[in-house]
Amino acid sequence: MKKISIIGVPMDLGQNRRGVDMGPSAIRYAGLEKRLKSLDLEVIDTGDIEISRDHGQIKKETNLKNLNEVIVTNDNLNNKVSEVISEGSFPLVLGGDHSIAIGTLAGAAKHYDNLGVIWYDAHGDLNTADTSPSGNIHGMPLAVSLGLGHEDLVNIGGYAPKIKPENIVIIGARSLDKGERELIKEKGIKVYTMHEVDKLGMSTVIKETLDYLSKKTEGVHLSLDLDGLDPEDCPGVGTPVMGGLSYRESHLAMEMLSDSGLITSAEFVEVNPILDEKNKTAEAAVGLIASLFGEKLL
Ligand code: HAR
Ligand code: MN
Ligand code: MN
Ligand code: MN
Repeated sequence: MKKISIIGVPMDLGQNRRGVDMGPSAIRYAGLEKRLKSLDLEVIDTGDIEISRDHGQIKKETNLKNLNEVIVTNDNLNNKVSEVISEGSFPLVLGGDHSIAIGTLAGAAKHYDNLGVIWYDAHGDLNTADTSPSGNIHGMPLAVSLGLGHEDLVNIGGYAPKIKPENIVIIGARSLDKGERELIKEKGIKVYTMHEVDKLGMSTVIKETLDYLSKKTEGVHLSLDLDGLDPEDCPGVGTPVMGGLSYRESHLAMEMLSDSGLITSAEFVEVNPILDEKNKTAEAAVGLIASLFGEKLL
């Protein structure tokens, strides 16, 4: 029986708007554990990672906000994710803002020769301190995992880089900063912006993604930022961008990923219950997670 370990990361320090630290609670409240248990899975809720509130020695040379807290928290998460994988369980990480992908990937990537990553997001999260318009670390985790950015972030887990550019697929992008666009071109990262999704349809996008990754990777991590979905379906996010992926399309994507059997770890991030409408975004997250683990309509 497949074993899943839920790991909560109530962290909101990678961006400016408070409230995303309540994301794991909102997702649990929306019935995650019960829903997964009905799928004949062994589910363990390991609780929450400890969030650092220690400013440390504030590093004056950087514009990165809450750098020390983000480093320490991601180091805790790195250890937990790695431990769960060592026990033969599937790490299901609940955010929290997207800066936590730094720790999740640090913990996961050491277990695979070539970890693939599906980055389902309105944003590229490919900024460094030099290109970031905000100093918010949640706009940087994919760059950090490629080995680009502040060295204390890049070296979390004691090794770098975690992933290779050719093993990444970004889906749903519609808000990319100048530096991110340049990096995508320079590294040849595969991106399905909303333009490609509209043109090809989600079914083709996921099929191509799986073809692209399956040949050259061992495991595949799904990093799903709820702001990848349209704010109509998922209003409870800190940085909504109109013109996004629908719940239906995303649901199909999760079902196809489930059928592929290729996904080895996952995280669902950026749920902010304060900005939500009756826990709609957390409920969407639970629906998507259930599909990822094989829930079928019939
Ligand atoms: N690209 C902008 C920045 O770096 C906005 C990032 C918003 N990020 C997220 N993560 N919600 O996807 O600040
Ligand atoms: Mn993101
Ligand atoms: Mn985003
Ligand atoms: Mn966001």
